[in-house]
Amino acid sequence: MELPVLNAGQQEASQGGCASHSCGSTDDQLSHLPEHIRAKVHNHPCYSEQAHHYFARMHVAVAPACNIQCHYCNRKYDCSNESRPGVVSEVLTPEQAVKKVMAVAANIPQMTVLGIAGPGDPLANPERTFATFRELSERAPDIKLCVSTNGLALPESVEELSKHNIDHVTITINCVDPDVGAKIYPWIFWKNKRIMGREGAAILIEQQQKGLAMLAERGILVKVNSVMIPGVNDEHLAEVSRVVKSKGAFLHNVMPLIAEPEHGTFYGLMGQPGPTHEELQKLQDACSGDMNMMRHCRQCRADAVGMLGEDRGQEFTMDKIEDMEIDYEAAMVKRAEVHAQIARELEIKDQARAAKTELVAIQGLKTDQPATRPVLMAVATKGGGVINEHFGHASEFLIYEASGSGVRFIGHRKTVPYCEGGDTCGDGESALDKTLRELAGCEVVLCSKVGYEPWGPLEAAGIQPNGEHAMEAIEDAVLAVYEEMRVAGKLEARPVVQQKAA
Ligand code: CLF
Ligand code: SF4
Repeated sequence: MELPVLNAGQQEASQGGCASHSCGSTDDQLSHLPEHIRAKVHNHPCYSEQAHHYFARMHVAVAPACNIQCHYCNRKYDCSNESRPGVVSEVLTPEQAVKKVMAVAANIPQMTVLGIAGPGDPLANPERTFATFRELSERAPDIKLCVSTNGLALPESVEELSKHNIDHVTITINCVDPDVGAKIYPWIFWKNKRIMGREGAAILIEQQQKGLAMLAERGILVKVNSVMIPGVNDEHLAEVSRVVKSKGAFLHNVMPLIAEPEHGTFYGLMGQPGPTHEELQKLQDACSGDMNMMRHCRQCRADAVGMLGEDRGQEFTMDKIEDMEIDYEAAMVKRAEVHAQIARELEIKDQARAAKTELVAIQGLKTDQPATRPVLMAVATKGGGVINEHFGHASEFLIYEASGSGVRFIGHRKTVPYCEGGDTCGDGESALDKTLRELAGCEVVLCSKVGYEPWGPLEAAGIQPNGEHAMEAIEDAVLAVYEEMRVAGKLEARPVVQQKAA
């Protein structure tokens, strides 16, 4: 079947139109950005925390080869329950990839970004990667094109990247010091030779930094991903953050190492631990002084499809796509409608937030409330920025911190849905026990509903279940609960240290 091309009218609606973002989106994370940058990120679920509640991404796995080896990667391992970078179920040709993107665009109208992120390195497979981008930039100009690379082949690819309307490039930079690099990269493949250890790491670092500066010069947004490896680069990543910011990176995403023996990776087999939630947050906070930090990354598979917290890849395998009968014209009309609806919702939300900020500013002048301690709350959501997931169906919880200065998103914690987990999750631990462990440190869990059974164990673990804010906007609900806690005297004030002049 001849694939369609999205027309200009659809493009405008798909980009959210003037109503939503050119007139002043107040996504807190983005409000300080110039308008032309906000236009690039407002519907990119990775580059905007707000956008990830509304918009979806997909990856096409067209790039099987890699030109380096990382100690945390083993692309041979595949499992449909597995979710980590480098893992895919089927490698596609560029033609298959284009077909898949058009089918997903027709079925998931929220999908706004196509990324190529593996399973190897996209720029180590330039023909396949650029053939896919070339075709899609013509057929689906309303879809943002995104690429994620280790950076080794980046400088020689920048010219080609800038030709294809690719506004978003992620470089995984785990170090700027070759001695640290030698502990992460056993080898790189460079100019037809395998180069080992420190020497290879030094070349990789130089290429990454050069590529980053070249992209920044051309106005292409660069996100830097770093894998936090305790004892290897954890103390080094604040320096990485500072360096990449100075070279023009837009966003820094510090992700936890995933290393299990069954993955067959060097780190997995060596028992290298990943960071705890607290260690990760502490490092992200330490980096955030200098840098916009991404905290909502889900460490997607290289063939992921859907909202960031979900993976609908199994609905879009090539054999299923071949059997689909798609009315592309109707689907594209639906796509435009959905995007316009999201734009309206965001505009209403922006206006409500602006009004509330004004009210708080006025009240703040009149009241002199004592300082209150921060509280972590877990939220069950299916997207849309509202509390709309049953406790027992949640496979992940978003974590927010409420404090006297407002609400901030901290990250997410994955679990096994309580209602589907059976007695155990395979490792002897019950689904509820796993959730309780993952929610450690949280004092409230907000969900659309919570059953009688988990209520007691949650309370016993010091986590108050709360189903009273179903379908409310997440941040409003978190603030409301925080206020209830304050009124109930549950937020004992921290001692205020008076600074005296020397
Ligand atoms: Fe994919 Fe990466 Fe583009 Fe996003 S993912 S290529 S920037 S469209 Fe996003 Fe997935 Fe994290 Fe990557 S959540 S792993 S940061
Ligand atoms: Fe694996 Fe990516 Fe590292 Fe290559 S760059 S070894 S694909 S994680």
